[in-house]
Amino acid sequence: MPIVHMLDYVAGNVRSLVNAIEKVGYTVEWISSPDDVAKADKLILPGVGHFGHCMAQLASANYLPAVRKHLELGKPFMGICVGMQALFEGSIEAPEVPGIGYIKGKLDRFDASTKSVPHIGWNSANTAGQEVYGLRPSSKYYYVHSYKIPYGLKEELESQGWSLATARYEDEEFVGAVAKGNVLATQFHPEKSGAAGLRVLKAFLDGNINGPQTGASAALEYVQEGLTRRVIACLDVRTNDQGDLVVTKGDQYDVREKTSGGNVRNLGKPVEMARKYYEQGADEITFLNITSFRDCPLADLPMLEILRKTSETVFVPLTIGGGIRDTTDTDGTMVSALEIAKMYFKSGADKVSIGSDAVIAAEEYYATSKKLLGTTAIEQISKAYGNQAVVVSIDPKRVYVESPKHTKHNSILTNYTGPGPNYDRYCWFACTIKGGRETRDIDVVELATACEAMGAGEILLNCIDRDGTNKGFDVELINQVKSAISIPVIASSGAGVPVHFFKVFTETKTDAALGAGMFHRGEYTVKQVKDFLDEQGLMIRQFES
Ligand code: 1PR
Repeated sequence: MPIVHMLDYVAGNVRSLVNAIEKVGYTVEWISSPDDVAKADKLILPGVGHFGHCMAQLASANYLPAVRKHLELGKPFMGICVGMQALFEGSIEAPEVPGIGYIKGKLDRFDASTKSVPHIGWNSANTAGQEVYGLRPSSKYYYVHSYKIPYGLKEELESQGWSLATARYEDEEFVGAVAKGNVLATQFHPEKSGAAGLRVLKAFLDGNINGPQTGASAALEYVQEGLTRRVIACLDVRTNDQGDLVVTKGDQYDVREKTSGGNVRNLGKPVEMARKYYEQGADEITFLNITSFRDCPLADLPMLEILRKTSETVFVPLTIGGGIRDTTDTDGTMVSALEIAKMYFKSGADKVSIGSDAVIAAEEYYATSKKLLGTTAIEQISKAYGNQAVVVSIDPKRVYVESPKHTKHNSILTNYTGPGPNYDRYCWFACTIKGGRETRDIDVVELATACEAMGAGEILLNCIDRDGTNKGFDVELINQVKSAISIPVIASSGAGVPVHFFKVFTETKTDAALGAGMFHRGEYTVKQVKDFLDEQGLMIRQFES
């Protein structure tokens, strides 16, 4: 297989990129010193996390002169995400740190006062009819970033011979990809953008600057600008009584059958089911290791294997949750949450999801008058891998009260769902740990705001009252959390029919919605949900094969 060289200067999820490169017929050789750069023909610079951190890593290993030389020689070069940003002169994310400076201009930040930031999800890369490295205006690509190349640079860049692909995120336009000659740089992740992304990757590796022909100008009329509604398939994974790792699903978190000896429900094999949902058009796949609070996470190596195998065939973002916390291994060695996260990222995860540990960290945050000590798992992982890599999974349940005066917590009037069992008309949402087994004296608003302050990039908002009920999402819960934070929220728990997804997207400002049981039991496919949303006029990503 022909070779492409890759510069791994930060330990993000490069496994998926390697898998994607192999999928399109190339093999990766790692650059391990600046001298190796000179030997490279095709060079890829991936990137995750903080602009300043990435540039500092490149500079301290003395890669910058070699990369500049490669670019000056006109050799094929591809920058991805922060690897694209690095080509510019700088970023407001780290104003004191210079970029490579190959392209004029500096990055600024999305305005979080009008929308969720980071910008996470599937959006366009519209080349305005030009054929550029297989980019198709009507395709959607997976983005995850807070900083962007301003649209205002468009004219200047075009006058310098760059071809641009642009996108819109609500009230802001930005540059999604730039290309000139042998250089292609994408803000989106081609390795996470399904077949559309693989096509771009292959075009770059094949040196196919103006192709393959995608009918770009014809596709223009089908362009719908903006982020699509994200539909996520979630797989709760645990070992069953026979010792097999299975996908299971609870009713209000109880995963045992009500009959037949109370066995753990076995709904299938994790890797196979993830692939099935990918092929049905799932925009992301989430794995939750639901019994990790019992086991030592390092003994849970099968989850790593699940990620490795899944990332070979599934080219959309993968999230892994369960057991991300500082822990002591069986031999007494201390292993930090950051090290556990690192193992997951190396195995193919794009995001880690933190549950119980986030609750404990938030309690400490309030106990120390909102001091950020930099020691929590959320802070450490987001610092190393970027906020977008840290999801906080919340497992709340309703606590009804007669009036807001009867609780110190952030309560809501339950107009939509009606009063509780004792006709109480108000409720607050109590956070739990250990898979709902322990309720804590902290509410969802407190937890979500604390986690946002600590650096979480997204909230996975479950709901124990709705889980497995097929009654639809808890709109009141989602609205309460959404109005308190500016990071994206994934609505979870209760989906039973496609119309539930339509409702949650129209009755709340949720950024994504997740389903589990209805997909696992085969009642509906992800495609059916997305087709329904499409018929109702909501923008979705059409699956490309
Ligand atoms: O606390 O960091 O070790 O993480 C444990 C993770 O495992 C948490 O994210 C927690 O939500 C999850 N978890 C723990 N126990 C259970 C359980 O079910 N017994 N599952 C559990 C949570 C919720 C969703 C579910 C949706 C949609 N499951 O993942 O998929 O509710 O279901 P539905 O569409 O069928 O209603 P830590």
